[in-house]
Order: sequence, then C-alpha cells, then structure tokens
Amino acid sequence: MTMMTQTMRWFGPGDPVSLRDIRQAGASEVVTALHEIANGDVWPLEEIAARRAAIEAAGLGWTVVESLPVHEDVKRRGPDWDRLVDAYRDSLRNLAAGGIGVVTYNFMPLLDWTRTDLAWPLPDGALALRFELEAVAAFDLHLLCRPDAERDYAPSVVAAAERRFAGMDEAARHLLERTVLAGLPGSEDSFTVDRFRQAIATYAGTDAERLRGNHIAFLEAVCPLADELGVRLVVHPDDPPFPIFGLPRVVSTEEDVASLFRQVPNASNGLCLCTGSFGVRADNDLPGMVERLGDRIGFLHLRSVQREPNGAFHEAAHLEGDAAMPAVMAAVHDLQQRERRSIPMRPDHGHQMLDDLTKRTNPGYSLLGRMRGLAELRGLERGLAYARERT
Ligand code: DNO
Repeated sequence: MTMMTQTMRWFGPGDPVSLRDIRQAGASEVVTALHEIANGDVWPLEEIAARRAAIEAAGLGWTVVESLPVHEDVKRRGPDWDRLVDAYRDSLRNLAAGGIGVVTYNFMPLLDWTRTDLAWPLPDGALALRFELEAVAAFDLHLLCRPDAERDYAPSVVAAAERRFAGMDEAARHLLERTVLAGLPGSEDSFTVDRFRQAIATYAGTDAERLRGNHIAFLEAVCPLADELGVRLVVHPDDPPFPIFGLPRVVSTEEDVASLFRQVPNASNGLCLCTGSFGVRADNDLPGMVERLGDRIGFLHLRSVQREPNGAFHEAAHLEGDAAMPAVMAAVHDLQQRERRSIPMRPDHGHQMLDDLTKRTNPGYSLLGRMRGLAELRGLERGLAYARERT
C-alpha cells in the first residue's frame, strides 16, 4: 500500500523546534525554505545544498519547499516583472539541481495567512488560533481607516465592530494591530498601519479579474521550465478564502483552482490542498476536491477549522471541527493507490498545549500540538489502509 510521506514544517536553524524533535515526532522529512533570502533574490545552489546537508545529518529528508514566495511586483504585474520572473526561474533550476521536487507558493496580495487571536483558550486550557470577521472590521474601520471600508461589511458587522472597538483599551487595540499585521510564521512581510495603507494603495486597479490574469501570466512563464525540471509548483489556497481589506483573493474555491488547471494545463501546475484554508468555506467539499483534483495535488496540509457564527472560525483538533477528516483521508488513500504515488503531507498548525504553554513558540507551529495532529492523522491513515486491505 502506498502511504503518505509524513513531514513537518521547519523554519530553519532559528526554529525553536529542532530537527531532532521533528524526527522523534515520527516525520521522515521536513518542509522548509531559505527564509533568510529576500523575496525576489535567487536561492543559490550552495545554500540549498548546505541546508540539505544539515537536514540529512539529522536523519531527515527534504523534497518539498514551503515557500518560494512570489514577489508583489509579480502579483500586481509591476515594472520589475521580467527580472523577478527570471529570478524565480533561476531559483527553480537551483532547487531542482538540489533535489527538490515540490515548490509551494501562494498568490495572496500583501498578506499571507491572517488571524485575529493567536492564543484563544479552549475548554481544556490549550490555545488555538482564531479569526473573527468583526475584529478584522474593527481594525479596518477604526485603526486602518481604509476609505470606503464599510462597503465591504454587512451593516450588522459594521455595528458589531464599532461596539467592539469602543470596548477595547489601548493595549487591546495594539495587540489586534500586531496580530493582523505582524506577519504569521512563514509570511514574507510585516507591516505598520501606515505602510500597510500605502501597500494597499499599490493594488488600486488590481481587481480579481486582473489578479487572476497575473497569476496565469506567472504560471505560463514558469511552468514550461518546471515541467522540464520535473518540479511541481503547488499553489496554497487563500487563508481565509475570501477578499480581505479590499484586496482580491482568487485561490479560494474548487472552481478557482480548476480554472487555473484548465488554463495552464502543464503537469507542473499543481495544488497544495490545505483542508484548513479551503475548509473555512462550507461550499468547499473537501473529500470531493481530493477526488476531482487528485492528480494535481502535490502536497497536503491537513488540519481542521471549526466554523462559528458571524464569519468567525477557530482551529480545531485535527480530527475534530468541520473538515470531515476521515472522509478526506479515505479520498487521499484511494488517490494514492490509484496513482501509486505517496503524497507528502504535514499536520498543519496545532494547538499550543502541555509543556509548550510555557515555551516560546511560533503561533500554530509549536511542537506538541502538531505532534498530536500527526499521530492522529497517521493512525487514521493506517486504520483506513488496514480496513481497505481486508475488504
Ligand atoms: C500557514 C501556511 C502558509 C503557507 C503559504 C504558502 O500556516 O500554510 O503560510 O505556507 O501561504 O505560500
């Protein structure tokens, strides 16, 4: 039976989670990036090789990059497009030469993943990441003061945001600002309110249709080379999967990605199926997406969100929440048998729990919560494989 390749994300030598920890959690590979290289610069082969040597010395493998970021000037088709696309292509060449087969990226303008609370207490005392639309609106309307922002929210959300903002003291306002703008682990940028306002202005005129066109132009420029190199580019969906701060988001639904694959059919044009990001929308049928998009899926982020009223959600334990993880896993298992291909997965995010509550951790990326997630997911896969084998 073909089983998933179990990986964990590692943020490099500065990560408080060590390679030894990851190995003891039972992963066979890490997914990582050369985070120290500025977005837009070429990743040198020697540095890729040195990082690989360190990972292998710890008894782990490295075949998936998360992420090789796409520069804002590529997303908004700015003046530096040609140079930046050439640099991306050079990085892909070096990564292929350095033994990498899957490269993750996203096409979200300015912000990568966004949350409004990084330490939301669960009934058992563990801490979860949470997103509240009302908190986003409070920030947008009262701290960012974005022109015409009210138009983007229902009147009930505007009213709730106003009440909420009025009830926040200076410290709470500052914390919300930092939480939304500081940049979560893996994000490329962190902003001040002023810089964020200016950056949003650079997207004036880039609506969803134009952003889609820019995404396709990017793929058309890099996929033929990636095909040749045998590297698969996998797009990570928008998190959350809807427009935010007036910025368009175009990788939020099954149809969004299906249309990307229709328009750029190259084999290297692939998907990082993130059940947490897609799962925020009730209209994304996760097991069906695994079935229908199967051959495009090059990497899996497995986690679950619990949707709440009023556009809020929090991150649930990996087998709880709304993701229907057993059904997703059954579809993944069948896909792997059908295609005789092991798909790399990582337990995405995790609660801050147990000893990690007293440690410095990266939000979402503490060890123990992810280790719990990986253990549950691998058990689910094993159980399913056993049951399938007996029938
Ligand atoms: C969050 C991650 C994202 C992801 C990027 C891919 O936890 O899943 O930051 O790595 O969007 O480019």
